[in-house]
Amino acid sequence: MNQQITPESTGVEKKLRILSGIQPSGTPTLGNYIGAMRNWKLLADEYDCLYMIADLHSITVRQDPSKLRQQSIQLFALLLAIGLDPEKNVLFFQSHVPQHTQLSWVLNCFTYMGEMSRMTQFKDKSAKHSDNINCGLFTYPVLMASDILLYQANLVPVGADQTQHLEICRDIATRFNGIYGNVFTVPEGYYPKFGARVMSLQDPARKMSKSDPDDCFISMLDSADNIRRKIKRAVTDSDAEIRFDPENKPGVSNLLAIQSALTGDSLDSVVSSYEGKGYGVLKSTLTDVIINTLSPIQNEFNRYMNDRAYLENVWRNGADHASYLANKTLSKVMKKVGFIAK
Ligand code: ATP
Ligand code: LTN
Repeated sequence: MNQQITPESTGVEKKLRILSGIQPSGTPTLGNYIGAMRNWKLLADEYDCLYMIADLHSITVRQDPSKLRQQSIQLFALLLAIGLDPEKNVLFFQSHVPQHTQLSWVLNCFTYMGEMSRMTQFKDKSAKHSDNINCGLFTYPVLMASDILLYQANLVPVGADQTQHLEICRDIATRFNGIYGNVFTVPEGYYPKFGARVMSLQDPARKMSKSDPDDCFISMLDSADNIRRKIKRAVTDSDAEIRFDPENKPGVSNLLAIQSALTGDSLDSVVSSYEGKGYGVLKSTLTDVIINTLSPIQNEFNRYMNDRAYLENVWRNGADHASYLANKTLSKVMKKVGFIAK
């Protein structure tokens, strides 16, 4: 990870603040886990962290309400299951904190159509959902900027697919500060060195995504049998050599990268462990690595899902805490743009 910014390196006592989010648009995948969620856990002690379920963002694509509810609760339980301690981290639902949408309106007025239309996620999702190219999908990055800027976050741990959104957030903050003085902290992206872009098992030219067909991804809640089946069917190639070569061997390289990210072993050592061996061995070893990673998380997940009262208590406290922090920034913004105080 790019760790040039640390609380120590700034010489200040106060911990730096982190904010990140994940959409409840499906069950999180191994890509979400490697690219984002597990880093959230690693950062929890060193930073002042807020992690949210980006439910407002998820309706930029049509969602079934009962599925959305179920996925949202499951995702919240998964945040706890990966080890995020609600005493140390603020865990909340974006829709419980109305300041996100309030700031988003203001920032929409400081963002240009041209900037939004260049976003690759907008282009990808418009192509995927050509029957529903809505205004929310277009201004998605402005809401994301609001999420981040409301909390004066210094760092935003995300996968590499979010780089463009982070850049636009920085541009909006800088533009606003340029007009009104120092209102927002300009945040930095925080990307993992390995696994920032886990690819689809069926089409390794595209990122693994939880809203794609089931065979394309490993979900964090997949059973051992499902994991075995999906890895067995993962696309490789017709030459049998195991080497890391994303351009010519994207499927095999993706499997090697996943193993390296999950075990912490370097890519070189993963590759050399397969010398003289075939794709069958690679796939069965990787299957075991994935199952060993996910099964303890799944056990914890089941425990939290059986305690709804506890979950509710955590998300209510999270919303109160987040709202308190968000209000400070929002009031300042309202005043700066010239709205009358109540
Ligand atoms: P959707 O397919 O519904 O758009 P998604 O799977 O892309 O969702 P998000 O909720 O948009 O997931 O992203 C949550 C976090 O996971 C983000 O930080 C994102 O960068 C990261 N992430 C998503 N997919 C991958 C991937 N394939 N590899 C690494 N990181 C990823
Ligand atoms: N767009 C993000 C999810 C997200 C997010 C955020 C991430 C919504 N708001 C704020 C970091 C900070 C994505 O990962 N696809």
